Order: sequence, then structure tokens, then C-alpha cells
Amino acid sequence: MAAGPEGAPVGRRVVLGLLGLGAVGVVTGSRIQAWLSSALAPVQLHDPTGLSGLVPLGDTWRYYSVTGPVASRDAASYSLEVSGLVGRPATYSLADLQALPQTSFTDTFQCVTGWRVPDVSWSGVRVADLLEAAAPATDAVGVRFGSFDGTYSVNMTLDQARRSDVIVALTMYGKPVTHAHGGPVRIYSGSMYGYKSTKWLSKIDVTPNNRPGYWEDRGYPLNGIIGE
Ligand SMILES: Nc1nc2c(c(=O)[nH]1)N[C@H]1C(S)=C(S)[C@@H](COP(=O)(O)O)O[C@H]1N2
Ligand SMILES: [Mo]
Repeated sequence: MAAGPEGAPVGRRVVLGLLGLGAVGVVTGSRIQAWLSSALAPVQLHDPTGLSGLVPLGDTWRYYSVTGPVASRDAASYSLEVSGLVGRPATYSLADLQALPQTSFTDTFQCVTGWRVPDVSWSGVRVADLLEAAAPATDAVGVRFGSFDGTYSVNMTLDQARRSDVIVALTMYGKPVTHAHGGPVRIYSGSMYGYKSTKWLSKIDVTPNNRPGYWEDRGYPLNGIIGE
């Protein structure tokens, strides 16, 4: 598996230094992307053929895990817990999720570090539907997506999580989501950078706040919407 800057655990200071946040303060996702792209651009100068310039950061997948290898879960052992500040907590098996209405769309996958993969088809259950079934309490503010890797987490506001392109993804390219891509079930959040899409999803926790998740705690914007 390829290891990118997001493939290994790094300390907060390292990431803040990498992003230049210590000097410039808060920046938006698009500025981070622009900065990283320009910071990484010199790599291409070492390519005497110039061919790598045709695929600046590559239209190819990187497989990220901040925890290294993750034990796989199959259809029988998988479960997703929806809990927290809700009136109706629930636990879904993979079959339960497959039995719910599915949403499909094709989109460009975009990591904040600059790589992107066009024309990825996804299908799965809208997070909005699971939230509606769970009946969030009136004082609920955010949603925390947890992973069975034991470490990764992502927060969104309830409004963000209810966007129609935020799904609990069961298929990718028309097939079950592979383990490397966070299967059997991951989040795909279409209008947000890749770090908002929790792999190996195990928990949707409705929270009284919108506290930073794994990468947000290490310098990435809490609002990961592309272009904002
Ligand atoms: N559990 C978990 N989810 C994760 C990550 C991770 O390291 N662990 N990396 C995030 C980042 S930064 C990106 S760009 C995408 C990458 O998805 P992929 O590994 O399927 O290419 O997953 C996101 N979700
Ligand atoms: Mo990413």
C-alpha cells in the first residue's frame, strides 16, 4: 500500500508546520490544498521525462490508514451503532443497511493534499435517513463518525451530515466497498474533502457539540467542504 503524508501518524506540531498554520493562522481547505500543491510541485522537477507532470499528483487512489493495518470485518461480524443524543438508538447489521433505500451517484474523490480520482460511483444509505430514524434530541448539534480501526473520527454539524450526498457507502464501482477502501461500510461525503469520509465505519454518535475529529484536531478545517 502506498503511504502518503496522511498514511502515518504525525504529531500536531508537524502538521501545523507542514501547513504553515503556525505562521498564518486559520486557513480554508482550498488554501491548504493550493499550498500543498505548490509545496509538492518541485517533486515533478526531478522527473527528466516530464511525464509525471501529466498526472500532477496522480489520478490514482492512495489507501490511507492512520493506524496501519486494520483487522477486517465481514458481512457476519459487521455492525453499525447509531447512538448518542437520540430518542431511538439502533444497531444495524450489513443486511439491515442493505435492506434500506439506497442512493447512488458518481463523483470525483478529492483528498485535501491534492490527489483526486474522477468518476467514482457510490451507493449506500443516506446518513440523513439514519438520523431521521434515530430522532436526534433538540439539543443535538453534531455527528461523530467513528471507525473500528479504534482511532479515526470525523465530526460534522447535523446539517452537514444531512446533506443528500453524505452516505453510509456499501458499494463503490458497483461492488462491495473493499477492505482497503474502508469496507464493508465507510462514509462517503461527496461535497467534502476525503478526510471527512470515515473508513471502516462503526459508529454514528449524535453529539451536543461539533468537536474536532482526528485530522481536524491536527490542523485540517472542521468544515471540510470543497471550495469553502
Ligand atoms: N479510518 C480512516 N478513515 C479515513 C482515513 C484514515 O486514515 N482512517 N483517511 C481519510 C483520508 S485523509 C482520505 S483522503 C480518505 C482516503 O480514502 P481511501 O483510503 O479509500 O483512498 O479516507 C479518509 N478516511
Ligand atoms: Mo485525505
